Amino acid sequence: MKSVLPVVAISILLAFIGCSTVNQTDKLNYSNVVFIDSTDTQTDIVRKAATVRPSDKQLTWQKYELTAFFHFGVNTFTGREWGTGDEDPAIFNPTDLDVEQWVKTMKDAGFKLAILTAKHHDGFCLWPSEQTEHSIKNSPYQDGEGDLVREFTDACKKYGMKAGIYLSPWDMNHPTYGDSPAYNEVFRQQLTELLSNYGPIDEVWFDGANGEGPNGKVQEYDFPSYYKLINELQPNAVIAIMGPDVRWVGTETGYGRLTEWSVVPTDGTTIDKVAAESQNQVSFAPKKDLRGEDLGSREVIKDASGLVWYPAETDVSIRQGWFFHEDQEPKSLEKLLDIYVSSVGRNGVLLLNVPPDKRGRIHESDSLVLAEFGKVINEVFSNNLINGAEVSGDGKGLHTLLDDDFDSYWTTESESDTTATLEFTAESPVQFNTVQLQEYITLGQRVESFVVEYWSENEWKVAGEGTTIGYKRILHFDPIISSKIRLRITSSRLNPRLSSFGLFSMPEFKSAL
Ligand code: FUL
Repeated sequence: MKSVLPVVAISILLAFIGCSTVNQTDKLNYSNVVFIDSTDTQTDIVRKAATVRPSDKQLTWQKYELTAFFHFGVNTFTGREWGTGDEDPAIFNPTDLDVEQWVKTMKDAGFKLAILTAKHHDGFCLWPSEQTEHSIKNSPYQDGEGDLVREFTDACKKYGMKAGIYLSPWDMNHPTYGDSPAYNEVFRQQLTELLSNYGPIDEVWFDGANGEGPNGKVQEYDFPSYYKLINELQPNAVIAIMGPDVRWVGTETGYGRLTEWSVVPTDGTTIDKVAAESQNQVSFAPKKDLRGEDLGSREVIKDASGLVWYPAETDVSIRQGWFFHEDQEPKSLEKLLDIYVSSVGRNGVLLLNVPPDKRGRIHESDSLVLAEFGKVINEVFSNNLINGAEVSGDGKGLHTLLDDDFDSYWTTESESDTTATLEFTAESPVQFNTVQLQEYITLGQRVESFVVEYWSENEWKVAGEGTTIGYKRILHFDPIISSKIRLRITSSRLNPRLSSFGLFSMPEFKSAL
């Protein structure tokens, strides 16, 4: 239901990044946005694309990998997916609410950040907002004294979970909705309440779903003013979906693209405008529909006027709906593993929705599968079966591929070496069905294609192949036994840089996509 609106790029200062532990000779300029000049050749454009890097907060967010969504509100009690805005607040009455249970369940399953629907499209606020009567303060919950945003942020602090806020711009209840300046002010006030009173907020999620308000009017959102406010109040928060820092992957299935570039084109904003507004926010519009199959290949960026780091968030619900419904079941462990490989393992961050039920608890069947999921991911990916192998081949920093340190990386001898072959020889044969690769995206995304092969019956056979790697790329296939594995990088925008290489053994599951 999301639409694609202007993208706003973040911090514009051209950062000259110091180099890694390995490569001390890199003298390129890096920033999370780059402009293409009319004199730039195709080679220049590709080279520029390779220097676009995440901002610090985008990089921090990417490393969370697993993030959670809690859809909870009047819809939980009406059984709807979208409310109407004229619900009686009295229906909001969880009988056994335990927000700590929500947060602890996700934390134990390995999730690093959780987002609460503070206000969904119906306009009902889970905190006692001064901007509306359609809120928890007029519900029976704690005799109108309750504040779920408080309970949620307190629970996050207690369990070491980062907190995020979903605030729907679309508000079917508020009388000012559609009266654009007035509602924009109401919305900014709500943001101010949420971002001033509850401690650190690390993600603000603006939904693209949009429709009419109670008067049948459509609102024109003043997004730049919302972004400015967020940057003032919570500068470390990434702004997602209808925002500059994180993009919607384009589906709600949990499956990202096989080719997922975090660097995508923007429209033509001039350097002068950037300079003038560098302390605020600058509007960029993506050149293409963000739901397309290919957002960033050479073909797509070839006539861009600018390029920006805009990584994918892959959202999906553990149940069919976003809100809890008695007659729906959570997804199976196998399905969640497939989703993991197809989201985190395709250069995305997974945003998994787990809707609390009418009691105000995560249902036992959801907790059970989440606990299994967390255990499997932790056990599988903490056991790199190729650890201790001898690494040989092109480039420098070979040993860093197996050292478990994201910040040390392997790269080729010179910037113009864009292909390479690396070989891993284990002391004895290993059985694996999963390969995981990581690019050192702190300095950008570059790899365009790669092949993983294993030595068997006196020849190299293909285990799996792919295009982009990005922060994490996972390939899953039928079990293979071999003691010699090689990685061939067959194309890269500039010298490829890899932080890690691993072989793992996952439980069997059938991939849907
Ligand atoms: C959509 C909304 O319309 C759904 O209700 C849900 O909140 C989902 C995450 O985003 O656009």
